[in-house]
Amino acid sequence: MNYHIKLVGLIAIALSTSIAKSQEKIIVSTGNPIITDKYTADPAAYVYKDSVYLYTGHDVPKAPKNSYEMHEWLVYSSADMVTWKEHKSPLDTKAFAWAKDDAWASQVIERDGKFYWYVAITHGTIHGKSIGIAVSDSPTGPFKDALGKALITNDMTTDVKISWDDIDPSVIIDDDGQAYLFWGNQKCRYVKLKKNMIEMDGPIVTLDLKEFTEAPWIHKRKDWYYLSYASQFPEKIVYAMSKKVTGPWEYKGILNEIAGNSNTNHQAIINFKGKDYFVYHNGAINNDGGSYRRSVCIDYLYYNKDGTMKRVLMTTEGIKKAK
Ligand code: FUB
Repeated sequence: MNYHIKLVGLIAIALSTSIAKSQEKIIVSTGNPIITDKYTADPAAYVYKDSVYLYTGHDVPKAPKNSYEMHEWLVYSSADMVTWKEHKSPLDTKAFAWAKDDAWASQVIERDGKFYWYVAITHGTIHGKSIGIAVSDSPTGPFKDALGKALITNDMTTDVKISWDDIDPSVIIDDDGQAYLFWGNQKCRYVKLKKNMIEMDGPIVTLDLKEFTEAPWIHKRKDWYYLSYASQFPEKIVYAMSKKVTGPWEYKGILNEIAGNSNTNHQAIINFKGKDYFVYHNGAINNDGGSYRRSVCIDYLYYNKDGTMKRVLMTTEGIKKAK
């Protein structure tokens, strides 16, 4: 890319970043990555009524070459998964008075008309990453701290010695109404949540998953539970299946190969208007996209008759309008 084009691209990114703070906008995606004016990462998608809500982290354009710089989360909504409305960022790290910074991976789920946003964030006084919860009456916010403190802190999981093992929350409400929070790096854990969605309702359980790195995503289809996660490094997405949300989990192999030039590979899996989708990130926009300047992509996901998932085909063209 010549210098002039690169400069224009960087100016556009810088401008759109500042403009987006103050206004909503419509994005018509022309393929993957679906958003090209901002670096978006760690997608979590949620189907509510007739729309998909896409929650992402935001890699800043000037992120250092070998570390994350993320201060806010973003939200987009769509009725067809091609035309997206970018909403004003409804949540940043300052919403959590007890936290320091780092808007890492997150997931939103609705219960009884309230939307709970579970986020990974660096704790202000307890060394390491932690999991906090924000709540809102609307999927697009405004969100506020639901608990006034972290739900999970690094000192609750001392068998893993790194400071970033309490990250990447994923939540499910089982058919009997019991909610579970999954999370982890190096070791995957889960804990039952009370009906209020902001308190633990039992002990933290550690799972034994083959080559687990991070990014668990829990979902259910028909009578199977699926636990997909990032494995090894650079990361591939692999998955396990079970007849119960608590396991035992049977390893089923690779779901998505290394996502191009991003060493992380963080997924969300949804069904919308009759089709299944795999939402992930790579580093494919601009000359400087990569592991710390990532971009969300969406491709189709297909299940086999026996419930196993076919390996995802990552494409440039992406998906067509959902009808
Ligand atoms: O975005 C920061 C971290 O990178 C996430 O928490 C991980 O899943 C990886 O994508």
